[in-house]
Amino acid sequence: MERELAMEIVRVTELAALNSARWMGRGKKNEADNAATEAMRKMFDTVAMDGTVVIGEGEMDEAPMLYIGERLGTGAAPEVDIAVDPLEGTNIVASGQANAMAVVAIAPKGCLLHAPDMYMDKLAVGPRARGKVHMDQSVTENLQAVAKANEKDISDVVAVVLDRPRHAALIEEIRQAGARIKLIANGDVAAAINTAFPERGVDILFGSGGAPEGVLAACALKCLGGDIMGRLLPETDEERQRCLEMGIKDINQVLMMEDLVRGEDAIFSATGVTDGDMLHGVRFLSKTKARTQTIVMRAKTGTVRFVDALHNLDKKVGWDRL
Ligand code: VTB
Ligand code: MG
Ligand code: MG
Repeated sequence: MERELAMEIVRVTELAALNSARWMGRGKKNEADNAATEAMRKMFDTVAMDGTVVIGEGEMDEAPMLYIGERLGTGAAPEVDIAVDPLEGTNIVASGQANAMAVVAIAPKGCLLHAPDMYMDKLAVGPRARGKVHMDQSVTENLQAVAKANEKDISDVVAVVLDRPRHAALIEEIRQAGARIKLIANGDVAAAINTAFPERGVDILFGSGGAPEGVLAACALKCLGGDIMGRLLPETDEERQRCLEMGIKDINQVLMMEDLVRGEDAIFSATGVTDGDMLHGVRFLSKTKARTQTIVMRAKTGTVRFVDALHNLDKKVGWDRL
């Protein structure tokens, strides 16, 4: 993939963020999600690439989602796999809370995990703890390993976990092990990424969330030198069948970084929709000006860029004023 694609993908997440930010706090999560989705589709279709969505929210019958199998781009080379969450945190935007972002990752065709939209159990750490944790170890062993790798006492380690009833036993085990916990309402992509930035105060992500978010986090952590693994959690026979159809032979397998994102050629972009730990949200400065912040990274070089953009809305193609 040409490195210029990184800037194209920035445009995609920027437009999605701009359009969905108009729905902040309006209590309408579907509208916020649709705005992001439509914007992404529109902008993708100007990009010279032959892309296929291999993992994302929504399946074929759930239009207008960017559905799995949907083709994006002009159809010119290169052929790429796309992982997408047009709006990571629809509830966040609807309720006007922190940490929503528009997220896309691309990699050469065949390099991203092809899986249905279902739950995935995840474990993510930053570069210092790469290769030191494993889902086959207990939570306590992983906390001890990350404490050692990050040169901390276990009581200084912070585990980040989605605040869900299904995580009650996990939370209890983390407490028993003596580590601290940051419970988040939503947004485990940003949480996983934050493990790679020591100053952001989280050492390890545990627990289940969306599988698309797992692949997106894997792309980001590959660029950042961190580590992630996951296990799909199909809940019905139909979901199990869909996994098999998508080529996942052993559903219980622990999917390692290389299974989630193969090779060294992934590009990840996320633009803040609402303010978050990692990114500023969209600011509408006047009727015609808006500011966005995006993190864009390439695995090949490991370059991490924060793109601070000032948009002229009256000249912007694809911008939908509400
Ligand atoms: C997860 C998590 C996401 O939504 O998908 C969650 O990975 C949905 O899980 O970051 P629940 O069904 O438990 O709400 C997010 O928090 C936002 O998309
Ligand atoms: Mg979403
Ligand atoms: Mg999401």
